[in-house]
Amino acid sequence: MTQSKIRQGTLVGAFTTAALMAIFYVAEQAADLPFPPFDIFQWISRILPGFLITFGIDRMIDVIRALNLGQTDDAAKLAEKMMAITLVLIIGAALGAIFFNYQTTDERHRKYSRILLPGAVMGLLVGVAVSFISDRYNFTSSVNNTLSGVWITVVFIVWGVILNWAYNRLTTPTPVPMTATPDMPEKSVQVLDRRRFLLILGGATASITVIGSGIGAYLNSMKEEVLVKITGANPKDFPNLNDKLVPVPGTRPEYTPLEDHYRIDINVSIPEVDLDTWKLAVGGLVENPTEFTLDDIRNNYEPTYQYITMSCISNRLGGDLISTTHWTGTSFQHILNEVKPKPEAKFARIESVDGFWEYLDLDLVRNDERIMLTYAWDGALLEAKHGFPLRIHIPNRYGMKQPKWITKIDFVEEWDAGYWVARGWDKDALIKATSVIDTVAVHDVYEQNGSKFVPVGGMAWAGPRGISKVEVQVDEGDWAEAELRQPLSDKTWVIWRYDWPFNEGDHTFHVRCTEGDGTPQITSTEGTRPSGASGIFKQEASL
Ligand SMILES: Nc1nc2c(c(=O)[nH]1)N[C@H]1C(S)=C(S)[C@@H](COP(=O)(O)O)O[C@H]1N2
Ligand SMILES: [Mo]
Repeated sequence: MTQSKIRQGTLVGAFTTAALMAIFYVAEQAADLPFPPFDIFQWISRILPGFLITFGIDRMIDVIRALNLGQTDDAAKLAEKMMAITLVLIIGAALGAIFFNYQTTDERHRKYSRILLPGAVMGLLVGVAVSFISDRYNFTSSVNNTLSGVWITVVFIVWGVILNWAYNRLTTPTPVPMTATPDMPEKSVQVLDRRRFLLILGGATASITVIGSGIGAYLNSMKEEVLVKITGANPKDFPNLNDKLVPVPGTRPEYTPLEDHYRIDINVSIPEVDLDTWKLAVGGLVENPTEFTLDDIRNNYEPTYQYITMSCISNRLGGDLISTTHWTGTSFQHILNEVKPKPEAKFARIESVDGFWEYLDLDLVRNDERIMLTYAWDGALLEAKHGFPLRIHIPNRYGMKQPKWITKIDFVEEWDAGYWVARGWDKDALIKATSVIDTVAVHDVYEQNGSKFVPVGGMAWAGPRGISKVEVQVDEGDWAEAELRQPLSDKTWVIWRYDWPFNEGDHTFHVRCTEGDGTPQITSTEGTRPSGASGIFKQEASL
């Protein structure tokens, strides 16, 4: 009895939870209400210990690469969504099992079950708990938190009531005098009846799930983010248009199309900031605490325009978590002059909508006018996923030091670990020089002066430290210098090419680079954690 109860409870819990999520999804897409499974995932990913999160992310990237699932960031976000939904499904199934198992058959208590009270109470408790999680970890919904809480709680109460109703239906013998016959005794009729009920319930919940997901997906596909162009920025006025070096076919685009720019952050749903209420609050140890609107920042200070290559510290050698675009903002020094940090202020603590934070050394800000509060990319205000309305650029650091969706900057005396630093990553996160072969263009072989050449191409990058030399080695041969294309700026990757007079066969190509000041790149192979990947990139090709 108990076993079959648990089995039935698991089934009913899973069925009803799937339908529940579909309903949340439709409400999210139609009315901008929260989608609790993602909020729960965002909560869990913030409270789990850092090593577990990093381990999880590493294995996820392993799988994405092993199965060739496309762009790492897109595949990772999809995987996170699937994990979130699976997790909630498992919790729902477990709650169903627990509920079925602990319902008592004692007649005095059964009367409560008959009026569906235990289910309603369980739904209420779960709903309230989930509402609290959503309240803190949803950064996407525009509906006020009380209303969202009521909505979530009501839906969960309905879910609990249905669970309870299903329990009653499956455990109370239905009167079946008409159908029981000598060859079909009452007991088998009851079993058949239960099976039929489970089938009907399964069919109904599956229909809700499928139709709900369809409607949600359709509504989602109707949405389109409008890019708000800004004046003054001319991203496509590339400064190196006249450079004679033609990148080898198959080399990554020198300027990443905006839609292809990598995205990495701790959120499953993209945080949505409402400009009507958003302000940048700058305070702490300052003479003049100030709140800035986006217009203040855009209109009151000289804008700066910079082509920037940014990389995630988790980018593996040759990985796709690195991109180049055109950034517009204003120097952080302007803000410093406005708020006037007190002498004891040593760091800026930068905080974001999503609970992300980082520390920035004020001496660094004073000595580097390129540190920039950024509001536009590629000539338009930031897209939501890239940190609308405000993010920061800090040269020479990996992405993890550079918050998006900034809401608050506090000047403080003491340094502390930022979000990823607290989870075991490098506290400085300085960019490592790396070079990568994008292509050995075996289909673009050409002949010149009696020799056959294969063009080899890729990029090298050392952040704002620049690249002075790129060299290619084929098999065990000598390192030969590649040609460099003038980069978009002194902060972007450098596109290079090397035309090798080849002999037929299988070959191994290696690449290495030298920084602007002559420092050779690190050649020893290191993984991404804790300080970023390094090593000599290798590619095989048959000619
Ligand atoms: N608020 C916030 N800012 C953030 C993050 C985040 O999770 N939350 N992730 C950081 C990391 S790890 C990287 S690599 C960059 C990526 O910026 P992008 O997604 O616009 O490419 O954002 C950084 N800023
Ligand atoms: Mo990152």
